[in-house]
Amino acid sequence: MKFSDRLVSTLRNAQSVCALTGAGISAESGVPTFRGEEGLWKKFRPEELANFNAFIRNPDLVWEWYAYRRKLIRDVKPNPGHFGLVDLERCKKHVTIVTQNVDNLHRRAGSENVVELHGNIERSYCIQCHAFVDEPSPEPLTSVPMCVTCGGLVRPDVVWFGEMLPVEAFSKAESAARHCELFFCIGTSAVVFPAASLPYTALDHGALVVEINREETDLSSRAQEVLIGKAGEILPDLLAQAGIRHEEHL
Ligand code: BV8
Repeated sequence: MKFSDRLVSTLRNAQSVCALTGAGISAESGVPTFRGEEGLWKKFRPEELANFNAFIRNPDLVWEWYAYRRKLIRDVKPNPGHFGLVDLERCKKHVTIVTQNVDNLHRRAGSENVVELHGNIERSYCIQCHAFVDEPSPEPLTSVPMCVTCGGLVRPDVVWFGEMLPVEAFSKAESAARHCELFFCIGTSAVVFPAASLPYTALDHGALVVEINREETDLSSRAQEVLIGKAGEILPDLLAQAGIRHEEHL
């Protein structure tokens, strides 16, 4: 793909970069997206499962759904899209990866400065005493475990619809969006708020906003550069054209 001189020179010279990622960056690893054809939401409606009331109504159903996703995520590996952001982080002063994904793949790829806006499916905690709970057995549990300390229900450490985002995480994300010279919006339909407000914060603070997605989204009309295609193909290509060294990732 031919990239504009503006994009390549901005990427080459920028020292502060922020990347907002969504399910699309993990699609090439085999993790289903939410709204895509094979999307998770096709089979289950988010409000049915990804919210607190649904959990209280039927904790086993919601726990089983997260156990199914946890197993799926453990069986996949990060892809060149994730590794491209690791290469970027290793050659720029300030790179912040702000992810909506709960799949832990940025960390597994080697990214360090990762802000998990919606939590992490690998962590669980008791809704009563808030103690963090390691998964009791290697085999994913199909029914909700109880807290060994207080007997409370154990839930995944993810942000459900209607729940506030972790304050520290969102303020770090907002600060990165306000201070970056270059803001990537990768593999997200940009419909879930307040995460979807971040590209507009970056725009309002003078950053060059670059969208990478297989299709146009609500953001495309406002982004200065819209790169249509797979993140795992476009990112390594763009980084190479900007002279950013690619390291072998095991
Ligand atoms: C809250 C964790 C405050 C759990 C998730 C303002 C306007 C309207 C609504 C609201 C608003 N403010 C708040 C709301 C309500 C709600 C919301 O935004 N609803 C939406 C649906 C309209 N927001 C909330 O509830 C948030 N909390 O506001 O609290 C509050 C509190 C109390 C009272 C009042 C207010 C909490 C939101 C977080 C919910 N948790 N996940 C879990 O994972 O189970 S959201 C979940 O869905 C993901 O984390 C992600 O954020 C979202 C899915 O979006 P994407 O990741 O973008 O995935 P999607 O499938 O949609 O798109 C994939 C894209 O990738 C596509 O565009 C596709 O083309 C592209 N793609 C595919 N393959 C590739 C690719 N691109 C590149 N390469 C490829 N290979």
